[in-house]
Amino acid sequence: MQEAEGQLVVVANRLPVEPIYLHGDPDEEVIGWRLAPGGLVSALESVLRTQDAIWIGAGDQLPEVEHGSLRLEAVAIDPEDADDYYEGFSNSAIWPLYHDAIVTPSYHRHHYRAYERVNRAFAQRVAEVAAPGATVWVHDYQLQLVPGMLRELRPDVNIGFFLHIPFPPSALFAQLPWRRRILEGLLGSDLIGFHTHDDARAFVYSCERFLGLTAHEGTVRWQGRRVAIGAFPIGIDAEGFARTAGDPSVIERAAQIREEMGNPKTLLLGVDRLDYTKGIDIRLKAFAELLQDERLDPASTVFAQVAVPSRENISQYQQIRDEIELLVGRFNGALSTFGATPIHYLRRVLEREELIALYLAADVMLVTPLRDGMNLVCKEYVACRNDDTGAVVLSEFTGAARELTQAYLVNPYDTTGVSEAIVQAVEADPAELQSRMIALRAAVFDTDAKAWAEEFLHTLQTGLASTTAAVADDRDQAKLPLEQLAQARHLLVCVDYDGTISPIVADPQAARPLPEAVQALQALAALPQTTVVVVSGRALENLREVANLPTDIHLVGSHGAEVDAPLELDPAQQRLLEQCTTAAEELVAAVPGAHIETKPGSIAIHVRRCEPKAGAELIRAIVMGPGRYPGVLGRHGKEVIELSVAHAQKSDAVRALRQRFDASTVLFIGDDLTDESVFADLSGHDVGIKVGAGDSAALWRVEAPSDVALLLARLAQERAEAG
Ligand code: ADQ
Repeated sequence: MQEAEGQLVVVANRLPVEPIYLHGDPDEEVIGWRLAPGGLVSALESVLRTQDAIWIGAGDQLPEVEHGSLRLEAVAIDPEDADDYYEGFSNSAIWPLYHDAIVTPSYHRHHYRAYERVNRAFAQRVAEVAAPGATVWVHDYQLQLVPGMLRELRPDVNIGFFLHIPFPPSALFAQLPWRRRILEGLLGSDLIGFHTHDDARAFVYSCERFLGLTAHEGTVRWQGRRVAIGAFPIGIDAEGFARTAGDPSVIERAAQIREEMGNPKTLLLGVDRLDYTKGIDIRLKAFAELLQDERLDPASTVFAQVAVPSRENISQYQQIRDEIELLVGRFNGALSTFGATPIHYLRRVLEREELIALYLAADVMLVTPLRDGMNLVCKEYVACRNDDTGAVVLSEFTGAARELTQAYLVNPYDTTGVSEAIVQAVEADPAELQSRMIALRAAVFDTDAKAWAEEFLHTLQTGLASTTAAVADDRDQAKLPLEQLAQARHLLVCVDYDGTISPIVADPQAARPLPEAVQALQALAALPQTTVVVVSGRALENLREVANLPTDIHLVGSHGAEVDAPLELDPAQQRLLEQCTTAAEELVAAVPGAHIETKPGSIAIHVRRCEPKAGAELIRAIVMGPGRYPGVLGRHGKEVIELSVAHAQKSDAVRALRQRFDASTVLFIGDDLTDESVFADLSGHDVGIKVGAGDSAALWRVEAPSDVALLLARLAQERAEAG
């Protein structure tokens, strides 16, 4: 037996190894094995190296791989079951069903039975090798029954499950003849993780619908236990990709690739497993249409598509491969000239360096899946763009679209929309591309692979889901007294700007409101006895310029110091502000990435783009320095500290607005610490809603600006109907 403390057992269909061939030639014999780079391995790298860890995967023989204290264990799969388990149930029933049934799933009892037997073999192997009290992390759709089976064999271990693909809506999941067994299998876990909140919610709905469970704050009770359910969006080894992308030989190779493709003005790129979910055909059609319509020039534009052959024994995979190859041939036949071939198609696996060189070479990355749990390719591309150039056209139906909101987001079912987005990306002004890329990089580096694994394991081991991971319960929103708000005599709707109706981006000047939120606010403002105000910490002028909102929405800037009119400081305040600015400038100059924003009554020191430790130290130095000048008020926000000499609080402004419009009820929505003064000040029928994680005096909570937009739209509709 292993030591009881801290053992981690990773369970996945595959072992994290790849063959080493004689002379590095795949046609030669296998002479050994090495740890396969990428994906899960890089996410778990640090844990696997230092902790007592076992990785259990399918295999006949046990490859010898040296990797710190990691031990590999193989589960032998009965050859009679192998195809039915893998190509049958896993990839012909679950995979298509979970990807919106893009191709029709096929359900066969003998496939399911094989799946059950293989899952049992995995569970038994884990039960044999796991130390008492070990943490067992089961991965993906091939092993959904393992948690339940393992729980029966080994109730002492802590079981986590992560699904790497989407979870389908309950109306689709309903098709699965073994739907209850799958849910029960998954519920053997202590924690079930998905890439997005939508997937997590879909799972909860299916548990309610098919097992009659009720969820509360992201957990369900099952057989006397609490099962936590949450969203843990996976990341990549962003630093690793960026490092390789900075290697001079890789940079040189990127230039060479462009040259080999005839030095096009624009190089578009697609990189995928050859799978019908990835929408390779869609981007080919959109691209060909653009050339045919002469919106892109075939002489100077090249589209390179690299596709790794995948699951080639399954007929739908052969079909999509043939379809793609037919399209490439047809389009190239029609659009090529001697010396210029618009589509370069490579069906093969690329070495990591070559792939990164290709990412570096490409001006626009096309990622158009019809459905994808996350999609790592777009994150890899972004991580490689060290000079902040390049663009991503990204399908809304990927998990990544939830984080990479500054990509050119497209509906892959709308070929015209995809074409338009490609043109937009190709023709965009370099400054726009740069500000988008800075925001994309912030998102990719923020939650990297290591952070993802740590967050999941921490939640599993402590039983504490952080608020960001917990599923926001839709019923919490249902409990929101929308009806009451809809019927209020005079409703004052106040919303914060950044992080509330506008997603947080790295460059504050690039923060735009969500069009749906603007629409909803405008609809509210058009209703009688309804006043709409955006209350921001930004200077009024800046808010006006950046948000560009319709005039019937009132604006309040500088945390309430500027209500409709710019602020005027008296001479003493003016002097104090200058002193603060001089002191802060000196401190900021020493910290790369930090910058000062000047506002009419304050300065804000932003550390969002600093190395985290240096940023935290700078904030401390500001608080201890100019922050202590008499008459200066320090205000902490998200990665920002603001020093103000005009001491307005948002609550003062909301109070004044309430009086001015004789409002009977206030709805206030905000995400930042500076919004707390308002939440604390609300009373009676007022409603305060906090956006995102963190302690708050607000009684209600939503997760993201997109939820705010939805909620405001619902309110506008109900209030219009209440008339
Ligand atoms: P996949 O469906 O495999 O993963 P994706 O997330 O894009 O999709 O990962 C593909 C990986 O393969 C990337 O790391 C990419 O670099 C690599 N790759 C692709 N083409 C290649 C080529 N020609 N040569 C070399 N490498 C290539 C599943 C889910 C996703 C989810 C991941 C992780 O379907 O939604 O993001 O798991 O959870």
